[in-house]
Amino acid sequence: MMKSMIIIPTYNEKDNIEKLLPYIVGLNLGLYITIVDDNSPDGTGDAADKLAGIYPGVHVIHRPHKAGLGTAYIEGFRYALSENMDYIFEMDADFSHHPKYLVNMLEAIKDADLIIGSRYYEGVRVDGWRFRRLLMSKFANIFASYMIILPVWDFTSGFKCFRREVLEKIDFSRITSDGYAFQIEMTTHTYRYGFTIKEVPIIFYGRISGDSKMSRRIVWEAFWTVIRMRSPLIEILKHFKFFFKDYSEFVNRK
Ligand SMILES: Nc1nc2c(ncn2[C@@H]2O[C@H](COP(=O)(O)OP(=O)(O)OP(=O)(O)O)[C@@H](O)[C@H]2O)c(=O)[nH]1
Ligand SMILES: [Mg+2]
Repeated sequence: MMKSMIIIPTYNEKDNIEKLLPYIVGLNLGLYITIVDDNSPDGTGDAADKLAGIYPGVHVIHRPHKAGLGTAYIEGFRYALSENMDYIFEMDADFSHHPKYLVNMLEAIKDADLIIGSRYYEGVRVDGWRFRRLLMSKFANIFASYMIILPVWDFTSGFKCFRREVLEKIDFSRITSDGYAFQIEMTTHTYRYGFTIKEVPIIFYGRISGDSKMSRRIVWEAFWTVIRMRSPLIEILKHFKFFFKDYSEFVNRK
């Protein structure tokens, strides 16, 4: 029997986790859950401790202050590996990532190394976002897939399932970013180590309750991360070899 753990980073998500945890437990998938809370002022940490007292398999990591999503995940990953988990999920606390998709993702991870719960695979499935935000997210993902040359539609998705081997391979000390950039880094490292990535379509629901932690800084961080992770020139040339080949055939015919 494979062991799976969901890592949920939280900052001011008290109401959300009080609904989310019972929902996940109710799915009866035998999933372990680890919440990484950054001493949320709204008391998410205490609420999480109470839930851990009620539901077996729930663990809470308390950090002294808000230190960013990236380091929260890394701490959660280290814990999951130390607990001998086979499959490790990333998931937001705010119901943007509906737990009903955990079933599909658990099924799909059986023949892939990373599953991405994807908003943009074969279409666009985002509910409740202002058009400007959707446009920015979609554009960022197109930009990332062209610059990094990686056939993935949703780079910035924070709904993922990793096989433990992937997390064992990735050197966390090389991962420096926080926001969407953290997701871009994780996806790119996974791909470059030769692991297989599969996207499972999900409908993404924009946050209904609680406050957003999105900021201009997070968007810029993502932009510079794509520039930093871009494929080297040789990869770009390989990418265009079909174009050159066709062109030379065209020239030779004449
Ligand atoms: N532990 C921890 N969790 C965080 C931090 N920043 C964000 N989170 C959590 O990470 C998840 C994703 O953050 P969100 O604020 O939903 O970011 P988003 O989905 O880009 O934006 P909105 O949903 O519009 O707010 C949520 O569960 C947050 O509570 C942080 O610094 N530390
Ligand atoms: Mg969110």
